[in-house]
Amino acid sequence: MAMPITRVLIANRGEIALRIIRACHEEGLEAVAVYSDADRSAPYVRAANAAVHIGPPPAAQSYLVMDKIIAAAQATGAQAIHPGFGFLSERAAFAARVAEAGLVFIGPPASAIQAMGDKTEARRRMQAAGVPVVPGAMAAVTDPAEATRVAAALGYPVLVKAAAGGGGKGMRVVTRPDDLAGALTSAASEAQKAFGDPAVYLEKFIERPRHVEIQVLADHERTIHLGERECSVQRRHQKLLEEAPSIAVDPELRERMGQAAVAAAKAVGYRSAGTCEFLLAADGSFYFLEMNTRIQVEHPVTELVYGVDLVREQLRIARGMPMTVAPGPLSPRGWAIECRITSEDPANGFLPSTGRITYLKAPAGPGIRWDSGVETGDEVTLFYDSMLAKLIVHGASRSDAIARMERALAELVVTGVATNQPFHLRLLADPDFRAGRIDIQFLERRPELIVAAPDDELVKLLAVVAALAEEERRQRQKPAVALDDQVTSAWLVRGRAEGLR
Ligand code: MV4
Repeated sequence: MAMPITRVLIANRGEIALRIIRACHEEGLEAVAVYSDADRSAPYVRAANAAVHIGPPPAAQSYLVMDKIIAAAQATGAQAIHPGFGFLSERAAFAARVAEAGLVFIGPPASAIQAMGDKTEARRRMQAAGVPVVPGAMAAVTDPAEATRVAAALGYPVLVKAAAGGGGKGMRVVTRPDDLAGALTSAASEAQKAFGDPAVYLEKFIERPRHVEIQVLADHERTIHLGERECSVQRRHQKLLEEAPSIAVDPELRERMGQAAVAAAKAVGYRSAGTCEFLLAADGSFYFLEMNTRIQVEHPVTELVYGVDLVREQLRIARGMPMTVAPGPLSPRGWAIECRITSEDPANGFLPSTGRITYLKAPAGPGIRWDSGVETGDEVTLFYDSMLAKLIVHGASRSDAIARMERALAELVVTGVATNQPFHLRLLADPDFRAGRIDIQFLERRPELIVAAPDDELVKLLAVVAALAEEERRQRQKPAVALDDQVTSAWLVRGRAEGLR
């Protein structure tokens, strides 16, 4: 390596920027933040050793401008750039530009990002590497007559997918031949709009699968997997809750999926942390979907059950050091669940809710991790995505983790902006969720979990009263008298709310 790494620029914001800054400090590295006008006083900016202003709030004029990010690294003497997730994290051109500037990109080689970015190319390479992919075409289709032949051979239903795809854009389920030509046209035009590339192809449509992904870690010597995450609880391609392990994966399946993910990573010369997404069908068959060539939002659940700090490993690998994970068999310990806390209002069609966070009280206690980018007084705007924080719990079993998450969510207080906290409480109480009967269509079948319940506001109000009572006790340094001693947890209060109905 040209220059040893002592200082890392984090090309991101919010909770993931803070998460990475903390890992840098634990590794003895200095951290440089970048910030837009909207993030001037954000917690991650204060946590960094230095911070560089990169422009106005819109990401297109700040966090997405490669020149500004690279210039900020050079101006502050950073030798490496961690992209986090979103923004520039999966732009092969950015990874290449960083390298050309003589800096280290903390992630995979640009060639691996490139190879996994084109979905049809990735499918071909994965199939060649022996990784199971969904049956379907290996190249883009344009001619409707040819598409009709391919679809007949696959059997309906089929799925029209964008070659440049991701996130479900440019996707159409087709159940009968008559609908195929129209689906090709509309998917292609959506793909053109979303990705600037109208190419589409066909796959067999897998009905009611789970979304299970495998964490991969590769250093200069070894490529290993750290088991699966269950990500089926999603709405419109936005994950809301993730778990590790998956209730649907036993040690034998874990090893087969893990080996498939390792083969996928090796096939593209992968290094750093990455994730292979699979569809897991009800019959236990699994199919590679795509590889996310970045650290993911939900990485903490894997960290908790495998006892590994994935960002630390990324930093080590970027420095040319070996991963700390010892060779030999690994298995998950206990159960971890993550709830994404978003400023979205379930009472208002999950539309983003903006405003000032007038009060924030994070849950605490054993087995609880609160990865947040905001604090009391912060402004929530529409410039960035709506995830405020991740609440992650670890317990001995799935039911212990669920109980712990329910307790933690009941303790969480956010006022000033609406959040999806009531949704999470309803989900965790649901008998199907508790039994692990989930797949990617679960929330579509259960709209009542999404829609606000009549007592959401009452429960929240009582939780706020409980938190304020506690705050008052703490500030006065004497036992509470006014708001009796029983009002100590929102959970107790929730019981009262139920009693009131
Ligand atoms: C599929 C599928 C069913 N069958 N492919 C959605 C986004 C893209 N990453 C792949 N996606 C899917 N591909 C076949 N052949 C169902 C989905 C899908 C999905 C996958 C993962 C997580 C959430 C999803 C929600 C809807 C559809």
